[in-house]
Amino acid sequence: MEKDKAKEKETKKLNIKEVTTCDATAQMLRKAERDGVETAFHRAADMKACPIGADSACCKHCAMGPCRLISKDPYAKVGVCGATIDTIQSRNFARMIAAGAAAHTDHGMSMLDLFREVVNGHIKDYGIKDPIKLEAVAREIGIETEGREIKDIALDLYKELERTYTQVEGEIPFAKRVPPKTLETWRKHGVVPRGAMREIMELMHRTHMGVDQHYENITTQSSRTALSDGWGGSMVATEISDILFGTPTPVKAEVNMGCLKEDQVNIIIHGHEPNLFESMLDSVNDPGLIQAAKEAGANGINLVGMCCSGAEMLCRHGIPHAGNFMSTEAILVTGAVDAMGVDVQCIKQGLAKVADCYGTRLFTTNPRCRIEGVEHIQFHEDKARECTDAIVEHAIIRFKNRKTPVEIPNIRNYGIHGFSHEYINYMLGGTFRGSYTPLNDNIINGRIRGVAGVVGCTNPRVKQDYVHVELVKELIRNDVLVVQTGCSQIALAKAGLYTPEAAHLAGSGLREVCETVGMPPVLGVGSCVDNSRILIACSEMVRVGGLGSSIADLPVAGAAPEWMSEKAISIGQYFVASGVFTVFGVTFPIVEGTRFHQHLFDGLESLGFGKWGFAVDPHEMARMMISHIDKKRKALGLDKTRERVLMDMAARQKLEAA
Ligand code: NFS
Ligand code: SF4
Repeated sequence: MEKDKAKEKETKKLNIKEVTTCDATAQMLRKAERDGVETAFHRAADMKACPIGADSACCKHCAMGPCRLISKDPYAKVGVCGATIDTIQSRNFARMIAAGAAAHTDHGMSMLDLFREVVNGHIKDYGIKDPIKLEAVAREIGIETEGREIKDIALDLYKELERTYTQVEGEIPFAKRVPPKTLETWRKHGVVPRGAMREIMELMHRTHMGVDQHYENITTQSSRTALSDGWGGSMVATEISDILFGTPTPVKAEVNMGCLKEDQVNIIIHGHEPNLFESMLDSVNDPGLIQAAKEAGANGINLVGMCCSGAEMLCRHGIPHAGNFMSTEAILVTGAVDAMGVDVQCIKQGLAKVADCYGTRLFTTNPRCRIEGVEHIQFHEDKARECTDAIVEHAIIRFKNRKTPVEIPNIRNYGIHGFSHEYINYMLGGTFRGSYTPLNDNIINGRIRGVAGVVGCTNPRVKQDYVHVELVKELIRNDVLVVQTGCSQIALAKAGLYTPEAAHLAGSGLREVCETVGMPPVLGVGSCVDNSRILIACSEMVRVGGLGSSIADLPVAGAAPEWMSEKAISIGQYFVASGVFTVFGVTFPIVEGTRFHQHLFDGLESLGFGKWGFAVDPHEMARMMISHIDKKRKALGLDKTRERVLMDMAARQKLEAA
């Protein structure tokens, strides 16, 4: 019996074609199988997702349980305390939001800590790269800038933004950026965030056993917490990172595993905090370390990024990006990675074993994220180079002693990245009249049907990159301009959609706009915290006018087609609470047909918010998003202009004949 099981496990082969459309990852999965190495793809195939957990129909919030409500009729049973299915799943959903919001806001707070220490002169390895942005952000939240020293403005900005996290009463500073009518809706429903710490704390309290037991009331606090992420912690992370490290402008860069170099010392930084990566950029350019690499027989030091800090460096500096979340183990299979340094978030524990198999030196660097059996070199911002230099030194030694044969997939894709919300101004408006007016005009005249944000993770429960790529292709084919962040951006970059030439895949209206401006039909704006750029872009579209008076009026939609993390749920909820129809793929942690389900997928919209949607198939997802965009166009009276643009000769003749 046991033997049979072992045999079954042995013979269970991954159908690689079914799990990824990324050719480089597929090649490495084949090699991993030859080498007897296991990845998350294999583990996912081996471990069926728990059906009760997938529906969020279980609760372990107290020791009278855990309770699980499995039944055809979800209302047939309640937990020991009497909690209904709606209470249980809304509490679980809320706690995902609390965790996701905590991740983003803790990251944002680290950036703000760094900013304070830089301004105070305690940290000298970093400086203020974009003082113009510093002043602009300060002015926006009511700080006097005229005739003042940068340092004084910066100190005030720090004090003001700290409220995003610590404020006990009142509204977070970036509430000032929210379109008035959207803010009015928030105030009416009591969801304007005070400070992120307070909101997360209250949400954890309310979802404790025996506290909030009304799914609508829980959802209200979920929205408030999520908004403290999107318009709070994440937005601060983005703005402060721009101020410290520079605001992205379009840059040509290379993605995919082919950016590893066999004859060089390869170092990957994977995680979410740009400060570690920025310091590593200095380290790999250090003449002494380059010399050491040469002495070890290498032709240089090659630095590449992965996941979200990779996406930030791709957008800010054009640093090559090797792949998204589901490729982080696979890339180690190349044998070419001499060192990988990680900080926080989306770091699979499985990396440790794969790194071990290939002799790659894996290092954790952040006190928040240690992995059993992995060497830790703490990153201190006041002596940043100590950590990153040490990683480079270890990488050089590993290069010298490379034992495993190297196989690097020969795949590189070029594209243009780095479209900050500020840059969208100049791109469409020209340097001298930078504004969102041309974008709005093109939406009003129907060349652009609407705007979609396609973001988020990859997940081994669906074919890697497939849903992202198919969805985005379908959207642009229908003249929907797509903006992207995070792992989704990398999926499309690998598919070649980040080139201006990819405009030929767009519908005629969008294509015309892209060709006039010379931009790709898909705009990458950075990491997951940079989803805040999409919120700011939405606010600008409302402010410029012609597209309604709140974010909920805009012909826009969002999607995370291959999501996996709690952070993604927080992002989804803040987009929904901001007024955006947001569609998730893979699975939705909820029992269909329950009152809570109805509230998220419908009820919230009737209160003036956006709403959630769910579809696994990318074409169905696109259909839902486009029909929402069309519904908004119709409400704005723009359905007519759109028809005119799309009608070809045959259609027009048909109309005349009728
Ligand atoms: Ni976002 Fe970035 Fe990627 Fe998902 Fe993870 S790296 S913060 S959570 S997997 S997009
Ligand atoms: Fe069960 Fe209620 Fe305890 Fe949850 S809180 S485990 S539903 S008794």
